[in-house]
Amino acid sequence: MRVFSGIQPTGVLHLGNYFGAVRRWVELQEQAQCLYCVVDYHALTNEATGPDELRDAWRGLILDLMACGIDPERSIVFRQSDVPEHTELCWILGCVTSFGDLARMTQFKEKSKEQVFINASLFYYPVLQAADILLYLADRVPVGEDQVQHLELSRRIARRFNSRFGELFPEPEAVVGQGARVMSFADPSRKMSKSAGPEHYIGVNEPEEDILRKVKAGVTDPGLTPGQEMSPGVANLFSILELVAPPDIVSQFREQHSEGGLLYRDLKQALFQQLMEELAPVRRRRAELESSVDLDELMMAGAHRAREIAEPVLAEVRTRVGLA
Ligand code: AQP
Repeated sequence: MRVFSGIQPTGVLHLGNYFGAVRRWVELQEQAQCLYCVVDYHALTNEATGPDELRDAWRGLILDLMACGIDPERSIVFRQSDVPEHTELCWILGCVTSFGDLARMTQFKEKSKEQVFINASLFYYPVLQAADILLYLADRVPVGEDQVQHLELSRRIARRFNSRFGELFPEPEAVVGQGARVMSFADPSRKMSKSAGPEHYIGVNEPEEDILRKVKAGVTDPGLTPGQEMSPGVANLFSILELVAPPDIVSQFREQHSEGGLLYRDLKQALFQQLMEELAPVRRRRAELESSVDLDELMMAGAHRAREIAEPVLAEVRTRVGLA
């Protein structure tokens, strides 16, 4: 089993990234060869990410990943732009990708509503993502639910390449588990994300008082009706509580909810406490790592290991399609 996953250096690591992807990445290190990539070319599609931010963001993100438990000795951790095979394969895979498929991608439709200038790379994003994965013949891709549609497209691209040029790429499967869709506390109808603004995400390393404020401000409902269906905001609080709290605490709050006696301020306080317990070791390690890691050297070594896999795969692709 080979695992690949990527994350954009577009700002802070938030609870959606942490529960939807990174916590699973850490577990998978025990079971498979893992490649974890900071996808800086993808980040360029976001016009809010300027050159200085991009230069700083990848450094912070690598430290965040290591603080969460990603071990660059065990896993291959690298930057997408350090491995030119990604963009070369992207072009070739674009030739077996349907325009209609790309036009149907929900993320493109949503993000193009948010940007004034809709760049072509935003449209092409899922082809580069397919190249990221297929270049390593990866068969498992741990992602949040928002990426499942892109993964389906990667599978279709692999199938189309294989049927035209002969079997080469495995069809990569999404690994989606608990925590795959963390919603914004301020607007539980949308996923937790950075682009909606700071009230819509909680950073793993944010000051404690800001986390408390954002949890307390989480949208709930008038409550207090026995047996009432959970509103999206309350369901979101429960689904995060389930990720961090012992089962007896969760069931105690669930019972109170179904009896109509749950005070949301108690639920939020418990969630905050359990969350801080979960994040405490990550936050402590993050502070320690700040001064002790040579990130340039680490990235060079990671790219070297990634290219050992990528180069022969791309050479085979070039032969299959007739470029070599
Ligand atoms: N809210 C979320 N719930 C669960 N998983 C999530 N992921 C992102 N948001 C959630 C997962 O995190 C991994 C890295 O994703 P990314 O690099 O695409 O991060 P992102 O989508 O840029 O994060 P944002 O904040 O959502 O950025 P914007 O606002 O630019 O769209 C992926 O596996 C993703 O599924």
